[in-house]
Amino acid sequence: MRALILGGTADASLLAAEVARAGLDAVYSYGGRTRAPADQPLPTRIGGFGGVSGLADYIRREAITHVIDATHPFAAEMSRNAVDACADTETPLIALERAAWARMPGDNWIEVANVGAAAAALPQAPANVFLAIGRQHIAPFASKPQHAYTLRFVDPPEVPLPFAADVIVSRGPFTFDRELEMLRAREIAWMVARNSGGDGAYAKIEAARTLGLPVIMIARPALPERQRVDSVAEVMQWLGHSTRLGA
Ligand code: 3Y8
Ligand code: NAP
Repeated sequence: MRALILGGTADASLLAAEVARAGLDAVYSYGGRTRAPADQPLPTRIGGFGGVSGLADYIRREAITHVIDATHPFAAEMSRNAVDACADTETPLIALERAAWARMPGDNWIEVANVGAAAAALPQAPANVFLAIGRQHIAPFASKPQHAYTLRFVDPPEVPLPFAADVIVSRGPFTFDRELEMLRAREIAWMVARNSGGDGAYAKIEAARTLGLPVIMIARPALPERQRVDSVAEVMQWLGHSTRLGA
């Protein structure tokens, strides 16, 4: 057995720790989006494979017998490539996918399908807006330059931004108190978020609820059907190694 973990999330790190503890033969893969990704207790590769064919070649060359897609729900291209490459190479694939956040009493959400619709959903009147959607997909907000934007990136921006904005550089996970303090200090009136699920980014949603802030919530992209679980234990069972309870 030799597993490939498509990682890059907190859940993938938890899985890597369990796989290493079980002494399984596995490789952890980052896409190479950040300058200094967290170290993993497994042999690690960084960067794209080169599309579906590149991933299929990697699977064959490295004698991978199991692929776990533990990427982020918005890492749609990677997930789609994994489905196709595993079909081409007849390699078992499972996705470790956290549940989407559900709207709770007190949440003031405007649910939209994509980042373009999120920009369209912002008001015309100038406001203080927090964009908690990273760096890669902020261009549509250049259509509403009247707002005072706060962005949050993992690394400092390397290219000029498509609109004036203040950038917080922080990789998370984030805490409720810090999120509340930041939203109040910046007098944020609107938040834009993606429905990432998981705990690592949820604190801002709770802080918005506390402050009664409207949150424009971007729905997840559609993904092809594949076996999905939402716990590390289920992945370990799938790999043929039930986790030792409490170990
Ligand atoms: C490179 C690995 C850990 C993992 C931390 C989780 C939690 C914090 C929430 C906000 C939202 C956002 C962003 C976010 C979260 C965790 C987790 C999660 C959102 C790292 C990581 C990599 C990335 C890539 C990065 C994206 C960006 C997205 C920032 C490591 C830290 C906004 C997603 O600058 C860039 O190019 C950043 C790109 C993809 C989305 C985007 O499009 O900009 N994640 N995030 C992975 C790789 O190279 O393969 O550097 O160690 C992982 C984490 N990001 O150790 O606890 O949910 O797992 N990451 C979103 O919309 O939710 C932050 O600010 O509130
Ligand atoms: P994406 O748009 O779905 O993927 C674009 C391309 O990046 C893929 O086709 C692949 O290139 C490469 N890639 C992505 N993830 C990879 C991985 N784990 N290992 C090797 N190559 C990878 O991906 P993304 O949304 O930019 O996410 C990139 C990474 O950040 C992923 O590891 C993801 O888990 C992590 N992350 C993303 C988000 C988010 O909001 N998207 C949030 C938290 C963490 P090739 O086609 O060349 O193989």
